[in-house]
Amino acid sequence: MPDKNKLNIGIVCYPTYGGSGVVATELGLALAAKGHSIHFISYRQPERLGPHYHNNISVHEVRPQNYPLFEFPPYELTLIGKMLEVVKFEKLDVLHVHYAIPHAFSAYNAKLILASEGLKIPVITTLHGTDVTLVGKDNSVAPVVKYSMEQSDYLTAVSEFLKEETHQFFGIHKEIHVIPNFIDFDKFSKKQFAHFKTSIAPNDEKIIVHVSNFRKVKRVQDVIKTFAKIKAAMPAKLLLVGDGPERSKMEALCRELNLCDHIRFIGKLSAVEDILSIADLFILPSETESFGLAALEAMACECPVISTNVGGFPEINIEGKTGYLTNIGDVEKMAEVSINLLNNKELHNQFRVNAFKRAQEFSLDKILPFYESLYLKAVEEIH
Ligand code: GMT
Repeated sequence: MPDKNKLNIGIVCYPTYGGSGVVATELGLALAAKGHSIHFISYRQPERLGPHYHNNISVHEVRPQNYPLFEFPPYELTLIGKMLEVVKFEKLDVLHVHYAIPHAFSAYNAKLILASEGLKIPVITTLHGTDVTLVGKDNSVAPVVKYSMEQSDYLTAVSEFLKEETHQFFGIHKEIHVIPNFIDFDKFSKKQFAHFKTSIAPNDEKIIVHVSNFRKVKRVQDVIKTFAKIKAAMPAKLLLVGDGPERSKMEALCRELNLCDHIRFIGKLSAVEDILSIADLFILPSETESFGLAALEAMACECPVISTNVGGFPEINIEGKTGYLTNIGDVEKMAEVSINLLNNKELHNQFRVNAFKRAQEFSLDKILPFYESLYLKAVEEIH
């Protein structure tokens, strides 16, 4: 049996700047800091790892072959190959894959191939959101996603909502362990950035922030329309952090509404906590959101949240305490509650305190043991 305090853990994830990539990277960093050896397997170095060397962490890049025949290079196969290599030569104890597509499928196949060579490796799959609620539901992949989830040794989901949605849509009977996303408070605590705030809002304007990957599902247009109403009621600035397919349209909408002087598109930013530290209000009006880590990160920086009342939002954002939850697309309501809150200093301060306290319930030290005990269970069962 491996030493339970020094497991060799393979973390398979997307390297991207948001969502599951961030959770997987922060998890790996925290595990490495506790003495475990972490091997990230991804098509690029995960963004959140940053430029510095980390003890106990290595990155293994997956580079699919190009060949004139391939219009679509076979990523899943190369990923399986990389998993085999890393499991064997780095002597992994467990493979933890984030986002089911295609990671759960590749991990299951790697497990089968390794078993044919007499090697055992448990696979844990963490479902994050669109792998179930959007992409995974497509007929072209749904049976494969269902099968690979069922074959994982353990299945976790980041919210009760996602667990229910997975059971309902895929009709799987396998137990799903809910392990919510978490905050590393060493990173996400409000910084004292008075000078920075003054440079962005020299006339003491209220600062509204939105962070996302600018996909349709995020409904960034609702942020801008809500902001237009807030701006009509008080001096305010809107900071939009992130980038993605909807960005050009959103820039056009700002021009159309004649708001360009009051809205800044910052683009992708690794240290989102810098912006969240000067925020008065965070708006995330998504059509669906399995958890809403971006909202929780805002709350960790003492910023109240206006979200929709869908998906996992009600599990983190408490109506009338840490923010407000509105119907999808109800820009009138979003603006009304925002203006009321921003106009009431005492209430706003109370919401700031509540948001911070709520976020503390999701602190890294509370959540990490759930993953560690699952790894141990999986490792013990296979030996
Ligand atoms: O949709 C995204 O923003 C990315 C996506 C992912 O899996 O990469 O994010 C999902 O996972 C996050 C981390 O668990 C959750 O906080 C997001 O709510 C979830 N996104 C959606 O459900 C739309």
